Amino acid sequence: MTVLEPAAAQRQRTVRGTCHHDCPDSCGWLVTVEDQGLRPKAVRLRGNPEHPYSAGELCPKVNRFLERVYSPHRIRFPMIRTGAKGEGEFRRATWSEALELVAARLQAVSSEHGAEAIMPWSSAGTQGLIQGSSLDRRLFARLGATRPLGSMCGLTAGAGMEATMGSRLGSDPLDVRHARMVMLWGTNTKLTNRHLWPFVEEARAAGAPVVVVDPLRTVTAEAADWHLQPYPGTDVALMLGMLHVIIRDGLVDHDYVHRHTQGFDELAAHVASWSPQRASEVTGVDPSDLEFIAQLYGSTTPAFIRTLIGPEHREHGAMFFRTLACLPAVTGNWRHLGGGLARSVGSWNGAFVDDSVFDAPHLWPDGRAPRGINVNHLGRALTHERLDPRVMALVVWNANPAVTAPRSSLVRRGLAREDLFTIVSEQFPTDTVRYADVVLPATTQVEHVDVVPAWGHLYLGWNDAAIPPVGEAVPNTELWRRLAGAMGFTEPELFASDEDLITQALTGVDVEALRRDGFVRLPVPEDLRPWAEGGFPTASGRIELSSPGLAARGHGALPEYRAPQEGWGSAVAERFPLALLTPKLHTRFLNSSYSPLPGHGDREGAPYVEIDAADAERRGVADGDRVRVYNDRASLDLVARVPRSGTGRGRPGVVVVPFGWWRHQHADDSVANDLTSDTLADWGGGVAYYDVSVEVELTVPAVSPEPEA
Ligand SMILES: Nc1nc2c(c(=O)[nH]1)N[C@H]1C(S)=C(S)[C@@H](COP(=O)(O)OP(=O)(O)OC[C@H]3O[C@@H](n4cnc5c(=O)[nH]c(N)nc54)[C@H](O)[C@@H]3O)O[C@H]1N2
Ligand SMILES: Nc1nc2c(c(=O)[nH]1)N[C@H]1C(S)=C(S)[C@@H](COP(=O)(O)OP(=O)(O)OC[C@H]3O[C@@H](n4cnc5c(=O)[nH]c(N)nc54)[C@H](O)[C@@H]3O)O[C@H]1N2
Ligand code: SF4
Ligand SMILES: [Mo]
Repeated sequence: MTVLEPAAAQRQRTVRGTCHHDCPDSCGWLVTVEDQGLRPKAVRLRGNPEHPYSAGELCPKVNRFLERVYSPHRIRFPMIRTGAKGEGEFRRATWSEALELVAARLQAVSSEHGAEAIMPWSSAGTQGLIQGSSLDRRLFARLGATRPLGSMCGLTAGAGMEATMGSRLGSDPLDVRHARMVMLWGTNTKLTNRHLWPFVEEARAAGAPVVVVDPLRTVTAEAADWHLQPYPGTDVALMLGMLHVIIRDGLVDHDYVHRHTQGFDELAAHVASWSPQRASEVTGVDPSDLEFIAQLYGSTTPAFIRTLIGPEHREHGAMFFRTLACLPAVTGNWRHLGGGLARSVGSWNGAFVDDSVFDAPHLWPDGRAPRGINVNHLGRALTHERLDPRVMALVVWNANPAVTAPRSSLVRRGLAREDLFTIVSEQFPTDTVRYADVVLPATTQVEHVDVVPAWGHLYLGWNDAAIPPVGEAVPNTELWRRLAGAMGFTEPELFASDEDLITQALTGVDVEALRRDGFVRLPVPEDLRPWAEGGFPTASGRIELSSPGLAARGHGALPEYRAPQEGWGSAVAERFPLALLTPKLHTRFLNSSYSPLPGHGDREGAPYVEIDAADAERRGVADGDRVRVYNDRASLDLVARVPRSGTGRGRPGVVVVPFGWWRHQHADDSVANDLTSDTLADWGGGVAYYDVSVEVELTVPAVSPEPEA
């Protein structure tokens, strides 16, 4: 028997890691581990002060990450359902029992209905290179399962930009510090991308005005010099109005336009009718404000546009990004450091982190691609009776679709199907877990190894496992290896080690430095001006202000404002006159992660709907009243917040329900996404979360007056 000396028992070491969350910041962290006897324990997790971007700071969510790791609510063992679906009652099982059951059921579904009756469904619970998505692609290809297409996040923004530029590559967000004018367009930087804010402030300290364009008065809008507040989804009209002013006032960089764009004359003729007055009628932005900001943008060099994801959650989400990409082209802002357009920089990883090595079309059982279903249509896929084959088995990991997927009440109706076999790999008993037949415990970022490609900066992050898995949790990669073994598969690529997966994918990166320091900058030039000299990979080799490709696909060659079928400016507004926005508004939530944990949801107040004072008064609603927020899809029982006139987040006609709460945190077991639409975006595979119409009414009518005697 070994007797540990007290000193040895207390021995501490520091392990480098990187935050895995679906957040642009991908902060570097340091974990202090105490080798307490035989079970090392993480006793402290803090920001890595050497990280060039996050510089030692994390955020209110991840400052408490170790509480998450050691939470009494963690799922520690495999579990098998004992109660009804949705109740969340399970019994503990061994890994071998759980795996045998899963393998037997997947085999049964496959032979009875065909392997396409199996649907994998995942999001970005971790955006790590290998724990995000790697061996799963090989395993589900080998099975011949339905291929998940599209995404809840990011693809539409990229596809929109690519339609104009032939590429998704834009500016380095950090170069915002060199800008003389900053436009934060549809991004809530101070909340969702908080570590970029100091770089914005750096530009501002050197004299750059900061303009926010957002239908909501967010914390970022409040901190800006200018806030343009268009009606939701009307930005394309605002951009056309700006282009009108820029061209009218001779603020065009004709040399850049001549050398690197096509279709300028058509665009100029097209926007001639988009006077500030006309744009104002659509957007609600004062014509003189529009004119001022357009002139400022057109006459300031360099002017930087920063955008992220929010505006892609729309029926015309790709058109937003396609049109936005015309602004730096016409003004020649791509020439300058501190100019251009910064979106997700995920695409910059492409040349160095090749995740296509995880694709395995050679494993498809009949040599052809299995059917694909857009992930945003999960509710439809689970409930559609004539789908051939119907979805009979669902495998969920890295996601909580019962809360985060659009039209989530339909998703839950599908999950409640008795004949559906659902497997969920999770860390916590989410609303999705409650519907699972088999629950498998997953490790957290401090318990597994990974590499984190960031989408908000150009540093690749390394993540070492600091502690052994809690309970019987396994990394996602290990889950896929175990499942492949249980299914009797033998192809070696299904069993690749974590180490092998990482080396297979990384190319041209200094892996030694990455491991040693915990981060390494992608080997791209410091002076990153990708399009200063043109060279756009479009058919014409130029930025396509007018795009034959889009015209051929029915989207129109020129940027066009179109009202959505639902939401602001739509015909549905006759029945449901209020436009609903359900964005991320909590510093202590990361999508639906954290909301039920102590120190998070309890500090953010109860779920609510914010409604403009005039809209509230018209409905007899006062601050603190209980109201019903409803449309044809669902009805939510919420507390109304009615800010004093002029102090609210939205404008009249716009209501806000923050997203991220779980069902039991709501009064009536509903969640914000029960109201949202699963209409797909124009192209790119995203979904119109934010084009939604609702009505609001008092739940308990005022006491009726005494009948007169
Ligand atoms: N604290 C915190 N941080 C997060 C997250 C979180 O849940 N909590 N989530 C992470 C994830 S997954 C992502 S994708 C990023 C997203 O990062 P962002 O894209 O910055 O955030 P969103 O809230 O999706 O959208 C930004 C803004 O777009 C606005 N918006 C909506 N519709 C329109 C429109 O039509 N026009 C314009 N101009 N603006 C519009 C919304 O009002 C919102 O303020 O944030 C990440 N960071
Ligand atoms: N109404 C509305 N809906 C939205 C949005 C919005 O703004 N408004 N935003 C959309 C966007 S941009 C996004 S990205 C999605 C996010 O949607 P989801 O990806 O579903 O978001 P989370 O709620 O963070 O769920 C991630 C889950 O993964 C689990 N997890 C984390 N790490 C691991 C791991 O290593 N292994 C396994 N097996 N599980 C792990 C976590 O415990 C968590 O429960 O939501 C979308 N939905
Ligand atoms: S959630 Fe975002 S801000 Fe918070 S630590 Fe992780 S990467 Fe940084
Ligand atoms: Mo996202």
